[in-house]
Amino acid sequence: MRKYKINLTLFPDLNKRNNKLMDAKVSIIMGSTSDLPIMQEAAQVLNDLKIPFEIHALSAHRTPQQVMDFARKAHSRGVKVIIAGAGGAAHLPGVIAALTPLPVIGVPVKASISIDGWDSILSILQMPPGIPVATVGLDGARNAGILAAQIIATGEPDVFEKVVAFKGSLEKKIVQANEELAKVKFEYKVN
Ligand code: C2R
Repeated sequence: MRKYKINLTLFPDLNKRNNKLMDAKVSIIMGSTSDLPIMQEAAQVLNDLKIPFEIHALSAHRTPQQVMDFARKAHSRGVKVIIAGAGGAAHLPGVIAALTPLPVIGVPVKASISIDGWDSILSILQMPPGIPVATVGLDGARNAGILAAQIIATGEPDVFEKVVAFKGSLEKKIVQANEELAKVKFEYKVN
């Protein structure tokens, strides 16, 4: 079984924000707190980009009524995007997508109950026509956070600027990588 390292100190600003200084634009939902080590990567991206978000545990299996209440009301609270992560028979993102007009990003989580991760991937990815869930890769919560930021950025110039800067930082990483690769010597390496 995977060893979890939960970093609950990642979000020092969260309590300050929670006193209702601002409304959440992104809602991060997970099927269980056992998904937090993965799902906190989405939270970290949003935190870095200064996008207000909330985090809740909800389960289509264990708390169906609460999922219904949450999904039906999220847009009226100002939430713009929902990120939903779950492992195993992961019905949570699809059920939320069925109940909300908001875009839903699904994160398949390789949980302790997963056979090999495909159970979660396929149950999130293979939605019937009409109820899309934008599915990222297995344990791809970081990408889910980035995608949520990009969706928010389409309507918010300051977030747009931050996303552009973030993309620029990725480019720098590859420039650096190539500088390092240039130093690698082989007899037949010609660059
Ligand atoms: P526990 O660790 O709480 O037993 O949960 C969770 O996302 C987690 O990965 C084990 C796994 O069960 C998943 N779970 C779902 C749903 N609810 C919980 N897939 C759901 O409603 O889809």
